[in-house]
Amino acid sequence: MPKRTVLITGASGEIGQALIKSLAGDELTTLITVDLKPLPDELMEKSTHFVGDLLNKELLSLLEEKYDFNLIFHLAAVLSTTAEYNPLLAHKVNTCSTIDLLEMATRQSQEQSKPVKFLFPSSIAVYGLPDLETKNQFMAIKEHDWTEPTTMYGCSKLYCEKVGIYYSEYYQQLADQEPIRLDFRALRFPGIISAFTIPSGGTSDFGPEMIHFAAQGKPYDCFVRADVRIPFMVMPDAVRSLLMLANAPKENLQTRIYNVTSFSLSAQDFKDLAQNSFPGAEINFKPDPKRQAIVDTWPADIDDSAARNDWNWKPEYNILDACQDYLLKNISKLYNL
Ligand code: AKB
Repeated sequence: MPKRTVLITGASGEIGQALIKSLAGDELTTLITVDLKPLPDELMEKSTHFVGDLLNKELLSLLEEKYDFNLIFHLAAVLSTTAEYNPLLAHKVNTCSTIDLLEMATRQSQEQSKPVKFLFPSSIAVYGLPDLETKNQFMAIKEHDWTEPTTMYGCSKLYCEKVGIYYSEYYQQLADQEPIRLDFRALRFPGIISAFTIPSGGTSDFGPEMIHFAAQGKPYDCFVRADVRIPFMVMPDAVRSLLMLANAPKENLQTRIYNVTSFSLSAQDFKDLAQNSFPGAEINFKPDPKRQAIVDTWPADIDDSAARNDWNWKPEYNILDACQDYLLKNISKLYNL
């Protein structure tokens, strides 16, 4: 097997850290990582890490000169809640850095005479259901339904999906000769729950926050109503889905954008789960009407049958396994319970 050079942006974030752990053991992979922050100590040895801003053109030029990337996981993003406080920054980080990387990957595809694979985590935030009645009526929604985002984060993810397709299928479409283009693939992730890290800046954070607070014996005020339901998956499945899509033969892919999910839970389900697992956990519902309004536009469930059909996607963890075999075991270790 030939060696490959893999770039992970947003590497110090939740998905980035988990992806590094999963790729680091592979002898055929040279791992290059970038983030505004350093990696945690235990990951320092696992990659060549650059601390810096992707919007800094000098940093990108340096990476482009130094390495020939075969696979890029572009994870860096400003998440949905933070993006609402600073939409212009979110636009720059989420879309401008993506365009710059797509341009770099295009040049490298042409230099290497083969498509660089570009894996992009999109989100259920690209959906926008107009009201609760519609949300309750359309339960598991498909990739082309209701793509009417109401957040800057959702808008930027949807735009990046579109330009990813553009760079893969239509870039230099008027040139005399068909150019070699990159190979863009995106996953629309639900809320992601990690046993090892706590999310920040997202609006699906109420689920994982509730469990981590309960495990630490800290009271938690949940910022959405008890009946709010959105889809979730645990981190090992999120990383597995990224790697599965990266490895899927191109001829099997009917689309470049795939929903993936594991289970849907309401905020009340999370409370029950947290209190059953950590008796005495103090959880109160104190909905913040504005963050609540964002989650109300996100679907209660998504249909991931395209991923199941095209590249055999299937989550390893259903809700029971997720709790027993992954979350509770590891969270208890994390907090020395
Ligand atoms: C967020 O809440 O912003 C993210 C997401 C659902 O993409 N976790």
